[in-house]
Amino acid sequence: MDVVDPDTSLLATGFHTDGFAVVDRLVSPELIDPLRERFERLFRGGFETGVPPDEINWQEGLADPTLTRQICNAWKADRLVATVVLSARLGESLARLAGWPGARIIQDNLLWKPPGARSVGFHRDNAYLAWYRPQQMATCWIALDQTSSETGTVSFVQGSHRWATDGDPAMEFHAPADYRAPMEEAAAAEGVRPEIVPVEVPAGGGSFHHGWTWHGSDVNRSNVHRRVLVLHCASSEARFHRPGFGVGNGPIYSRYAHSDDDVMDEAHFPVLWTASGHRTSGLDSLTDPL
Ligand SMILES: O=C(O)CCC(=O)C(=O)O
Repeated sequence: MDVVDPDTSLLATGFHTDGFAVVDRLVSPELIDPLRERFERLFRGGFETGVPPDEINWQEGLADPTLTRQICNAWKADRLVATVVLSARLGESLARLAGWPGARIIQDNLLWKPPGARSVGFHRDNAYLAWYRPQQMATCWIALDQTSSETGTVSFVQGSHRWATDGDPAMEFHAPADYRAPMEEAAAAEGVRPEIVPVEVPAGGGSFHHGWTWHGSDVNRSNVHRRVLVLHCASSEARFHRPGFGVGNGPIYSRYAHSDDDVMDEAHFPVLWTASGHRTSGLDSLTDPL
């Protein structure tokens, strides 16, 4: 079992030119079924470590079955999820692509779009992050099922990480009436016709994307499930930014701020890798040795 070491020098051109890069393999095939089992357990409310995730936006039997299921920071609840999203290799890849001295996890994301489930609205990740500086995120998206346009895979808008970053239109993540509308508004303001590229990969493949790249996903029109495990990182040097605490997902994550400094505590935002050799101590005890 392993997380594959992506060759970031090959991915860098796509990441910087297009705002994303697609990879055929990020995790080895033996991990896929065990991770799917963890999805089942987590969405039923089963938390292996006893610690709940930071955001539980869908639970079996309680939530709208037509929504895309979402849990954030399941690494706190499940050791196998932690094994993947706290990986030093993925942290290093994201830091190298983003040009940071290192990477810390801000959030993982478990997304599960069953047949018929509705869209995820187009958005840009950095727009939710006024609560820390530098206001930057880079993301690794790992498919646990083969993906296609039919299954409502994620789609990226080519080059949109270079569009203006001020004045984004309002964005809605879960099943908005028109999932492309805010991105199309931004494209019109930019004076461009958006080139939308779906990520079509085998299970275990995925993508890396820049925090300002517009992305979203359509309804799952197929009869197969579409599950992904997402790792969102910031620079290892990121610090809290109090004026943004009430904005985006600041109200959720600013609860971890200390009262007397702007340090992002490594207990909640662990450092996965730095070029100078730092990794938050004790991370390996949170993961599953398999
Ligand atoms: O998979 C999706 O539908 C959306 C994923 C996403 O928003 C992300 O990885 O940042």
